[in-house]
Amino acid sequence: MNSESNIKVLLAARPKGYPRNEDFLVIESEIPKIKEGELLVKIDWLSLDPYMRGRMNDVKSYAPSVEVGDVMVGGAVGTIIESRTSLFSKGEIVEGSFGWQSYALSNGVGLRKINPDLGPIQSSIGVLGMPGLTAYFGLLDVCQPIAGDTVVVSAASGAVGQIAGQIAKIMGCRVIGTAGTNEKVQFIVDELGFDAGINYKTENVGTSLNSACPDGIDIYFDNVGGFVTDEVIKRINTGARIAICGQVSQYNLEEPELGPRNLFHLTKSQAKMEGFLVFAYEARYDEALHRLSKWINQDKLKYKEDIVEGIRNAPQTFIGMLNGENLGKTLIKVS
Ligand code: NAP
Ligand code: FER
Repeated sequence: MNSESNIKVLLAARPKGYPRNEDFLVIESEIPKIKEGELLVKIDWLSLDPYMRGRMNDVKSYAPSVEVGDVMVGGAVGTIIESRTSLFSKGEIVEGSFGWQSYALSNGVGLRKINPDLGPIQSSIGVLGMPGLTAYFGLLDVCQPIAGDTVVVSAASGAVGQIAGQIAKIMGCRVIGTAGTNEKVQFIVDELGFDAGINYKTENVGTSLNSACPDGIDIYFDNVGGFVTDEVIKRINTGARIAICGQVSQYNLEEPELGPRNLFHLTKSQAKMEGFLVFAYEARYDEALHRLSKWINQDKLKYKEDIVEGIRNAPQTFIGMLNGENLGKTLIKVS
């Protein structure tokens, strides 16, 4: 392998159902040459996130789809190795939407400078980046927690869920997480301080929610949808708040499931269910990053990363993440 090439991962075909390795193509091309007004970034870390599955489809979204033959989209952080703009210098660390590749050209628009003295630079695409901000605004703004509330978080050990649950604990709530393996359940309870965890694959979710939430559920931070969500909604309290952060159980289905069919629970409980996108809160990112960093420094907020080395492993790692093989934030260490 030539270390002087740009390794890119392209969308080779639009997946049907779960993506497969054949839906991606890894190629080597020349490292791009920069022009006036541009900068060249050597990517250090790539973030793999569930939203990317949606971008592989040819459907209208908040952002355009990836075209077949194009580099897969993705947030990444890297080091500027050449700059011909006055706003950025060689050696600076920047985070941006650089895609699944080992080098990226940019005109600087939309890039965020990262101070490497403040912590590991990959935090900028994890707890101190899109997933952490999603947890922050989804939990605090959409769900409006009150101390003593019972909070359920689904996909609780993942990039967003682990932060959302811990923020709820910081706010004085009782927090129950659902996850797909016993190891994940153990992690959120033993390492992150959740009050209880439910393995939705092996337990009867309804029965386990009854014992973990004897006084009902005040807040549901939903990352998954499907039957887990149906069972939570049946148990909401008066005035409950439900944030629809994501519905990962549906992303790889060729025919989305119907439901939930029990929304009268919201009527009876005078409850609020709200979908949200993190990007709507951009004007308040600084506030959120400041508080998240403070909680990390105070040891009130932990975060687990699931690191795989090598950009060539991005397709398999992404497929694995959609199948629940990750524990924590899925990252590719590119260089
Ligand atoms: P993640 O939780 O780190 O990884 C995805 C996890 O989804 C897997 O580890 C797996 O964990 C779980 N999963 C997969 N299939 C499932 C199924 N059928 N039923 C239940 N769980 C399933 O991913 P993340 O980055 O933190 O994202 C979590 C959610 O937040 C996603 O829905 C994502 O789309 C959403 N999100 C939304 C925004 C926004 O702005 N609204 C921003 C970022 C992320 P298990 O082993 O537990 O099954
Ligand atoms: C995500 C899932 C879906 C996400 C964004 C979306 C940023 C938006 C989808 C759309 O607008 O079609 O995890 O994270």
